[in-house]
Amino acid sequence: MKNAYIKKVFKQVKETCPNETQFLNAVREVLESLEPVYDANPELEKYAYLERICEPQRVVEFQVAWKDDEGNIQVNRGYRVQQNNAVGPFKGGLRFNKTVNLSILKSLAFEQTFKNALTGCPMGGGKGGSNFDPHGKSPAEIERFCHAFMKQLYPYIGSKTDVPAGDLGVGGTEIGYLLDEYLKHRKDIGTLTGKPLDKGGLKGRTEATGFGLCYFTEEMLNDHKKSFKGKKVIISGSGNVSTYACKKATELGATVIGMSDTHGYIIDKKGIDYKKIIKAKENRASIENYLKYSDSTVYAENPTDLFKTKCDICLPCATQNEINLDTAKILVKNGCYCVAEGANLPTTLDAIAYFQENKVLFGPAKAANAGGVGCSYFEMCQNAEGSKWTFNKTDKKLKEMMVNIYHNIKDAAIRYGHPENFVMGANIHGFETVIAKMK
Ligand code: NDP
Ligand code: 2IT
Repeated sequence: MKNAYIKKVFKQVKETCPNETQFLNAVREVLESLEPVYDANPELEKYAYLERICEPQRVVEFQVAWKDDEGNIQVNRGYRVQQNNAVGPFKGGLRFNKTVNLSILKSLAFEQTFKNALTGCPMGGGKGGSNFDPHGKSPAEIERFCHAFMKQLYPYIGSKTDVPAGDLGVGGTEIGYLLDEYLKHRKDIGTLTGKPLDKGGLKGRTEATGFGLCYFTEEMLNDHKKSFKGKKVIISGSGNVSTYACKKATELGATVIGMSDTHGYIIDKKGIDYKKIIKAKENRASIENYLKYSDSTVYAENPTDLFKTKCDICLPCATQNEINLDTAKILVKNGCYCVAEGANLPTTLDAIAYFQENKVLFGPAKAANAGGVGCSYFEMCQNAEGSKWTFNKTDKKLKEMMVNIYHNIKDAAIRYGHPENFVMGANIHGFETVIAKMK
């Protein structure tokens, strides 16, 4: 960091939350990208945009008490971080995962503010969730937890103020339970997105993040005279984003040779079938189950070893910090020339720098996975209109959105003298969109 104002802002953020490592990393990446903007436009300083964007507008923290199947009362912590609503209502997913804490959610809400701006739709940034771990919980326990969680959260959200959706550990089923509880208190179906189809959901939202990731990546590849066709792809995770990334990458002509979960990873040189992934992963079972459906697949423990597999394209779609510098070096050594992030913050800052130094095409999460929240906006429109969109309408608009995002971030990077740095381009274009509204 060289720009005096940017340095001052970062110092202030560090002093305010010294122990929030994940949040500080997310802030650092964005602030570094914005140095050329502030070097060229020092008059922006007086508006204190960065000070305002870095401090969440509101954070709600609450107790979630629920009963397990033995009748014991369990207690978890719930959160909603309302980062910035300059562009529209706070918007972002709910994450149920044992790693959830305030720092992670603040980093994700901060990222979401820029991501949502990149979609071109009127949405601000937010994120929430709980340290509740769905692994090993019965469906009835998950349902009771969702009801208990929403009983605490409902006063703070609404279709015009803050619109949560799913994320790690929260899919359509959980959103359905959360909606059931919400509707007991407020009759406002547009308050949640990612809903099941029979509860006001949008056809195509389930597929949106994974499909959007592939549309973005294909555009980035095409722009460099490459494509998915005939390429070997590895995808980490085997949940919502990974499964539909597998489907679309395959449709675009690639062979998905490796996928993973928290237990381990599978390799199949003939190509992984997303339908078998869905079957194997029912009730969050181990991906090892995939072997039941395929003779050509091998399974191994230690999910991070997936990244040691030789591939052309890597799509990290599981969780944060999956790819560190050592992993990045292995991917590059093995000839991987394109990495696009389906998960949020899956690549550490030094690994991103390494990819860029080695001319790997790198699609940052806030651009590459924005199709999920983009289609959440379409779901909000559908609910507001009282209409039913077709799958094809959503898919067509999703594709257009992802192609536009790629070109907007590419152009922003060129404007500030860093062509091909799509991290910088995404941060700059997102920032420009947010401050245009803050002004
Ligand atoms: P899911 O819960 O549906 O799937 C997550 C998958 O990642 C599961 O297969 C899980 O394994 C695996 N996983 C989690 N942690 C690890 C780990 N440490 N190592 C290996 N595998 C792991 O979540 P989503 O697919 O919805 O979300 C995945 C990522 O995409 C998250 O970063 C999320 O923030 C991001 N994202 C999601 C969007 C959405 O619309 N859902 C939109 C944009 C981004 P297991 O099954 O064993 O738990
Ligand atoms: O990280 C994300 O963009 C999401 N989890 C989706 C958020 C949303 O509101 O659809």
